[in-house]
Amino acid sequence: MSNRITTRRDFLKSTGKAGIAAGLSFSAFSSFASFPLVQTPFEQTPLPYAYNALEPTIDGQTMELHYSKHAASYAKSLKEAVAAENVKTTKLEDLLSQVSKYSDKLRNNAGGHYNHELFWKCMRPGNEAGKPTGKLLAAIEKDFNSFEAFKNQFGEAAKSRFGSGWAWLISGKDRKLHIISTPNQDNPLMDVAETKGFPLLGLDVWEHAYYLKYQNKRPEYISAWWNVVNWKFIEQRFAAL
Ligand code: MN3
Repeated sequence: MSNRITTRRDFLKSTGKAGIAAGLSFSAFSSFASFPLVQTPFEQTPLPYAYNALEPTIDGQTMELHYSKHAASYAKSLKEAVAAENVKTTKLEDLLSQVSKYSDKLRNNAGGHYNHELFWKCMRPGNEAGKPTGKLLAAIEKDFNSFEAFKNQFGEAAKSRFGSGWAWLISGKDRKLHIISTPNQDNPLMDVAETKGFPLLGLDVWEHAYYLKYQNKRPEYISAWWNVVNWKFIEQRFAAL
């Protein structure tokens, strides 16, 4: 653990933010906004691949509707709510950490925008199940016994989320990895989250994410999804903590 603290402080000093570092509580997850790697702009960023790049796991029509309609709408409504509610912070991660002060519109759309920006990056073309390596794999094996056990537990969280929501792999305040799920567009950075932490990997289990291809078969979507998970990206997030 001490290595990680040192890494963070050194990083903050090197970017001229030692003053912020000095005031940091180690459990203050809003501080993750200080890391360029995990800063999420309020604008929708370009999809990092073509709409049909994740076929056959996720069909092109679903991706197009998901990115250009659903996610675009969260970004647009977030901007409206930010203007209407006089939000001062320019860091989305900071806003999420104090989201209980704002309206349901802001909560839903700040979460919706953040979650989707992360979700696109958690995937990559290839349709071949990969596996984490190095420190992330070691941490998964330590906290879940094995990579297979982790996948099973994550899949259960995603399957059993009633209605719409997300399944997450997070780094918790105890610095261990945990699997959680959140309802609607909530996420573990929010002050209202039952279990808070830093999201490493997120899976959208709203029907709009899979219904055209998988209909009511959410478990099939979940098990196919491992084929497009971008473990290199998840490893980078983990290394930044
Ligand atoms: Mn979605």
